[in-house]
Amino acid sequence: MSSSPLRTLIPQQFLIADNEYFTLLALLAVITLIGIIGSKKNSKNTFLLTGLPFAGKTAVYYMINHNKAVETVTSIKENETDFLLTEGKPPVHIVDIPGHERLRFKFSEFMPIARAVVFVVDSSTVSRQTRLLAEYLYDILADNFAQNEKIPILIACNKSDLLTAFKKERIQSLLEEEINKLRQTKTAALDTQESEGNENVFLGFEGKDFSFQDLENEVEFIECSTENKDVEGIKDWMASVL
Ligand SMILES: Nc1nc2c(ncn2[C@@H]2O[C@H](COP(=O)(O)OP(=O)(O)O)[C@@H](O)[C@H]2O)c(=O)[nH]1
Ligand SMILES: [Mg+2]
Repeated sequence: MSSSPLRTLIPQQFLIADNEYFTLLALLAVITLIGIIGSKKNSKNTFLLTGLPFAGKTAVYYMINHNKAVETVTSIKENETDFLLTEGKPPVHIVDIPGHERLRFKFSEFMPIARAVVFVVDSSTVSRQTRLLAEYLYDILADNFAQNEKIPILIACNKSDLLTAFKKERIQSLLEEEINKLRQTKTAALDTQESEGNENVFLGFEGKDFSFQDLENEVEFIECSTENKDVEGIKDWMASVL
């Protein structure tokens, strides 16, 4: 054993061989690294509000952080804010992403920092918008970050106050049927080499009809209404995935 100045200060019974120091150091480095990676992952506190135009994203955005209804206008830029979700816990960040077709893909810019996604649906127009909804949802679910980090997704079936609103179970099965069809089209495109980007991600199990349950992401459906100030379900879910 070499006698470094440090070693002369350490009592004899605590001295260990050099290779054991290396093992200890390597172990410490690994533990620190795991700690850093772990804390980074857990420190993600951004929630993305997505959905088609007119779903009620901006209404939900204001209702959950100010508990108030506001006159909303069609947004071309995202709204962002920090707010206190749970008393005594650090604030969370929320981004309201415009749903216009040309701006919709903005969600992917925010995906790397996303803790979870809240996909707002207008429950009263689902039957007319099933295809568009399924396409947007497909893009979110097939996103690299959504896949690799198994980002949880809440489907907030908004406008439940309206008589024409579908129940969440009906919305879920309509979306599953439509994503199933979309998946067939995309697989066919893949076979003829026409696809690009995330389209080569297959959602669910091959040879089985599409079901949200088959995804590794947690996908939950709830009903809500900003009109009735009923957004507690969204807040509770957000707190549960933090
Ligand atoms: N009846 C009803 N209307 C709603 C509800 N939430 C939003 N709206 C209305 O739906 C329209 C679109 O809302 P907005 O938040 O701008 O949708 P965004 O385009 O998704 O941001 C507005 O006229 C809102 O007043 C709701 O829970 N019930
Ligand atoms: Mg809006």
